[in-house]
Amino acid sequence: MNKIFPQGDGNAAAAGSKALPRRQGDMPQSFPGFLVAHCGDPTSWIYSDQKCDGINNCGDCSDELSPVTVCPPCGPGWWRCPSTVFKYCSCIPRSLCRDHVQHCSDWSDEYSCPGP
Ligand SMILES: [Ca+2]
Ligand SMILES: [Ca+2]
Repeated sequence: MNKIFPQGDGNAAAAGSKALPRRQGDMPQSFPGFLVAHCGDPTSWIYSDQKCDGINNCGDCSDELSPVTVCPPCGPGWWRCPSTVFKYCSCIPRSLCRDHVQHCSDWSDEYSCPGP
């Protein structure tokens, strides 16, 4: 039986994503196509499980916003805002609400969000 996933489960990809969230250029040809996704910038790519996880992995939020991906609205635990934090895109973790630090360009995380 052929082994499609030599690393086992997705742990290897998750560990790698922490070290280098955004890849440039050489998408590994050994990866099955469904494991990786291109960013809006075609020279950048991410692991598929980095789509719609709330984190700006592509650098231009194309992994969180259209047209590359269509993500569901912010889930529970997230606050929707036009975020100014590079790490996030259209949603921030509610743990960042009411922390006296502006994370939304409209300050809604500090004034509208009810808190974590
Ligand atoms: Ca992401
Ligand atoms: Ca905040």
